[in-house]
Amino acid sequence: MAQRQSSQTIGVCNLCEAMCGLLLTVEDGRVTSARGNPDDPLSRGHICPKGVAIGDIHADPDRLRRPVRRDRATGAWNEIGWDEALDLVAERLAAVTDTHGRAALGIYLGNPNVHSLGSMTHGTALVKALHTPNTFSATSVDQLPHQLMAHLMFGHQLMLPVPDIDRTSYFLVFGANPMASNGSLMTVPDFPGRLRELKARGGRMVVLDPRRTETAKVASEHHFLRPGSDAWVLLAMVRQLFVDGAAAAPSYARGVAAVEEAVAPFTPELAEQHSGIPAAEVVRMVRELAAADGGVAYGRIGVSTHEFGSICQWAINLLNLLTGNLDREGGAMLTSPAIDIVGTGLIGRGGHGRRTSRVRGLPETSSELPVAALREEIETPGEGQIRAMLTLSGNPVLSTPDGARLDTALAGLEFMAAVDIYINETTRHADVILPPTTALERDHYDLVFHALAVRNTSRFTPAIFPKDRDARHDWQIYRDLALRTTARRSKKLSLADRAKLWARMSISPTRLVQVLLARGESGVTISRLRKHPEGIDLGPLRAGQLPGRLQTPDKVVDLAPALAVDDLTRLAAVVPPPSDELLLIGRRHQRDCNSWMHNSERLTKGRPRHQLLMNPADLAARGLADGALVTVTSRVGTVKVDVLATDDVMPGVVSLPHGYGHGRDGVRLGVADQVPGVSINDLTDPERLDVSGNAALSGVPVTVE
Ligand SMILES: Nc1nc2c(c(=O)[nH]1)N[C@H]1C(S)=C(S)[C@@H](COP(=O)(O)OP(=O)(O)OC[C@H]3O[C@@H](n4cnc5c(=O)[nH]c(N)nc54)[C@H](O)[C@@H]3O)O[C@H]1N2
Ligand SMILES: Nc1nc2c(c(=O)[nH]1)N[C@H]1C(S)=C(S)[C@@H](COP(=O)(O)OP(=O)(O)OC[C@H]3O[C@@H](n4cnc5c(=O)[nH]c(N)nc54)[C@H](O)[C@@H]3O)O[C@H]1N2
Ligand code: SF4
Ligand SMILES: [Mo]
Repeated sequence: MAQRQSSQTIGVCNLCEAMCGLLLTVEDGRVTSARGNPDDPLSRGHICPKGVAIGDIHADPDRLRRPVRRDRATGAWNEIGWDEALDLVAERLAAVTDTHGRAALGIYLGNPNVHSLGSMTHGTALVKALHTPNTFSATSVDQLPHQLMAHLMFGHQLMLPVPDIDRTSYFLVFGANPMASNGSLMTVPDFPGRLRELKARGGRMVVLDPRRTETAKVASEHHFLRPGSDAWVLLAMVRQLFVDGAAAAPSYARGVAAVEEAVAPFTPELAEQHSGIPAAEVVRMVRELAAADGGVAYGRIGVSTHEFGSICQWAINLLNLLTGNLDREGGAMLTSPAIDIVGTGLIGRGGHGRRTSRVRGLPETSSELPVAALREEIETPGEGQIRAMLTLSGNPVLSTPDGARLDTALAGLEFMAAVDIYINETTRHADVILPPTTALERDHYDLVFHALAVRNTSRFTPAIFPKDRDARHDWQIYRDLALRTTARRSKKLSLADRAKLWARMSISPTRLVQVLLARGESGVTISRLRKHPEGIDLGPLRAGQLPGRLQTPDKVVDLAPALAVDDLTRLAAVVPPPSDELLLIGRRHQRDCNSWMHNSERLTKGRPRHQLLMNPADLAARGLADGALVTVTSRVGTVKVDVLATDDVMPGVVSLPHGYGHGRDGVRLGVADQVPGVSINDLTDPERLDVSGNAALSGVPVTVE
């Protein structure tokens, strides 16, 4: 019998923001077991089912390992060599922009970019080099309101205060389900354990959510509220602080009188009318927050993918600021990462409204346009029309509003290229797909999520598997695309700019991490990190960072940004929806990973979880039976899906998971093709937007028959 080679090694999971440390057993070039690493100072041994399945991606026979080219006549995919593939893409992108102008190229960046070191270090540089006004990303179906408010109030789009969950005594949660999502804009591995500790110290977690989620079920208190109504509740809470004389702005803030005036009309009674939460409860909750010895308000995607997402994030910042809980232990705190992506300017401060989209005139934010406008920019003829697309690890056909129509639009492009590891619902339209190595084959340092973590730690994880000789890392693909495309354009870069681009793109991500660590003040070096692959603990979050760390020019927080205050007029004009209307919301499951990983058998087996959740009273009112196949219709589209009766959703609310709806024609996704379910984004509406341009995916009016 042949000797099996087995070894234990420290790895990291990059599938969600929790960035858990792992202990991997590797046999014959495969991961045979994955456990949480108990020595990891941040994740403390935590792992979830996705982390257990991380080896499935590496071993997946469906995954692309070589570039493929689609024959437009037959639809057949054929493997081609790297040089041929890269030259072809560069040639076509250069030709399209030479003929039609820079705007003829559209770029979409998906979520896994922020989970890859190489994408973080080289992705922005590629996008800059390609120099198109038509850049889109998953940000505008996710956290754009957070970033815009951070930019306007604190001076930097990523200066996002994080709940100090390990010390808080009152955790007020709007529209987040960390028991399933493992936390977002709050890197919090082992949320269940940390919550147990919170409660053991006598602390409380209060959750406001239209669904009794996994998080709501373990909360001290849960309140149903009508989807989309959080702005009224949050503003009533801010108002109450003034009524009670409890609003105290820090010395480094201005605009407190403007806030008091702006929120005055938003009474708890109005909040009750819109949300269904009794006025007295709204008042009680904010008084508890204000009285807590370290309390924090936190809102995530349920209040971000909203028609008033920016007002919600503004009001959440105000609650923390005015109760004295910003920059305080147990409150909303700033991290002190070993690599400070904010302070070093590695990521820009952001911006808003410096130009607008061609067709609908929607403002850019941080140089990106709302992805809800992508379809019309491809389909509307005229100067500036997108004729070629480049997608970088994303699946907008399933993840952005009115995905079905985007699907059709992509089919009409002159050319499309994708950097992705799968032929999926989106990349099936590409002429060429360039597949990078996957997480276990590349070095990892988390530039983004250390900056958003509930504890200061630092960790570098070398690649587990060597890269195949004929494989490329994402940063190498980005480098080659940038250099080859700019070289083929008729308008050449100056010699100096070409040298600069070459130098920028040729430094490896790992080398860059080494340089950035040396520039920081933590004392952490790459050699120390290599000696401690479990990670180095830099201690709990530190208070007293403000106003020093503010990125506003005058080191002052603007409590009343005009964009938010002006949007109150739009909010005040909204009337509560008719009571027989159904509002559609999304959901996440612990074993789902946005729109992918549905071809991991161990993650998809078991009870189906694709159904439309509906309150029994709403089913009865329509004469529908539990388990029936129902038709769900919105302004935008119609889907047919199984219904599941549950009083976990409040009456008037239905819920579908996002990232489902595989098995469209021409897609080869292995077992994912057999996963039942439809895409919620065939129902969501690209016309429903927040002022930031973020899509209002939540609270879509639908009928069910
Ligand atoms: N209705 C509704 N829609 C939503 C949401 C919702 O809650 N409700 N959530 C939104 C949110 S928060 C997000 S972040 C977006 C996500 O939206 P997207 O980012 O557009 O989609 P993902 O499903 O994350 O798809 C990522 C793709 O990247 C590929 N991939 C995975 N790993 C790698 C890698 O290492 N390299 C490369 N090159 N490719 C890789 C996979 O093949 C996968 O197809 O969806 C949004 N859409
Ligand atoms: N298992 C798993 N984990 C993930 C992901 C995944 O796909 N699967 N995706 C990752 C990504 S990309 C992200 S951005 C994060 C997101 O992290 P979270 O924001 O924690 O994710 P969700 O579970 O979508 O939680 C949103 C909650 O908002 C509620 N909600 C909907 N509408 C409203 C509303 O109008 N008001 C209020 N108050 N609540 C509302 C929903 O019922 C839901 O419980 O999760 C990350 N983690
Ligand atoms: S919570 Fe799960 S998916 Fe997220 S990093 Fe940890 S193991 Fe990975
Ligand atoms: Mo996300």
